Amino acid sequence: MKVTVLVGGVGGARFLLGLRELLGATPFPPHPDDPTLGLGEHQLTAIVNVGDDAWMHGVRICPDLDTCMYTLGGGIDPERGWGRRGETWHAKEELAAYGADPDWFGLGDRDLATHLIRTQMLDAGYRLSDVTAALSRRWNPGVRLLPVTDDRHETHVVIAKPDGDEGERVAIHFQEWWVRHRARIPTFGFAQVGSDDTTPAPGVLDAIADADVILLAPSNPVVSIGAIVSVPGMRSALRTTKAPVVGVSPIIDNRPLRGMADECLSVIGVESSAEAVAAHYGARSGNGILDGWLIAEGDRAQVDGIAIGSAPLLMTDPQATAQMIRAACALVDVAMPEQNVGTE
Ligand code: FO1
Repeated sequence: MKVTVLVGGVGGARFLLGLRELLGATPFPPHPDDPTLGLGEHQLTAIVNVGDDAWMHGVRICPDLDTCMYTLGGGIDPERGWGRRGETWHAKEELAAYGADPDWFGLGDRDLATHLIRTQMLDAGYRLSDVTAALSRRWNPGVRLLPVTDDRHETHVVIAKPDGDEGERVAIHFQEWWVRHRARIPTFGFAQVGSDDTTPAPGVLDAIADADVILLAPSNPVVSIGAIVSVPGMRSALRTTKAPVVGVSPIIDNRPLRGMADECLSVIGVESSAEAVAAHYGARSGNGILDGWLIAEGDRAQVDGIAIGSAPLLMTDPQATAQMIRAACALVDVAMPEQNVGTE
């Protein structure tokens, strides 16, 4: 079975842990001599958001790709959900001592090595998808990690200009809004900034067209899933694939599980409810992208054209997440195995 997932950061990475638990690991990167080596009966592909990506201190940081790679590879800091376990912050402190901006971003020493390798490879002309495959040789994530695009597609945020005149607006990078301001600043919109001819990365459209099922992880509907779908060609690929598309609600009892999905949803005028997010994504039978929508027990949702079901949505461990994924797939009549039958 070929399963393709659209994912953002922390929530998306935990979702992938459950998928790997359920179906077994997919060797990634593929063996240089024989790409079919070790392929079990299931192939797992994650299409990962790149809207959070940023240049800082001269290195390219890719938070969602790194969070997925570290989480699946066992290197993540489990409390933070991002960055490396056992991290130290000497480089960050030294940069701050020089007065180097930004001083509000958590650049860890171990994490810095990843950014240095990536920056060197990008400077040498490799695409982000090549870099991700190279870094994954160390981390062996067991899921194919594809950036949704190799092009710049950063999320920037329109805010009230700090110390500006009434009505004055400025756009800042998502990271500054998220980390420095914690979204606690009057915010008026999001925009994807990058090259004019942004295209899906190699393998992304095939991973959608050839899938047996496509899952939307319970990631931030605006700055993660929304940023992925905003890449030209993605929405039409999702609407035309033969595979059913089923999403998992990131909102439980009208509140996001983590992060600031509610802040992001209110900026675009969408209520923080499972039903409102489903309506925002829309039904494929309409002009949207969903066939099914899994919501938390106790929540309710009714959207024409979308099969709604409920299940426990707390990803407390990979087994719980695996059950959630089985329930989501059942909504669109895709039977998942009871337990991990893939190659480990
Ligand atoms: N999130 C924070 O809240 N504070 C940080 O200082 C921070 C640093 C950081 C460094 C590397 C990395 O890969 C992720 C990092 N994140 C941090 C998370 C990052 O802001 C993500 O974009 C968000 O969590 C949204 O997914």
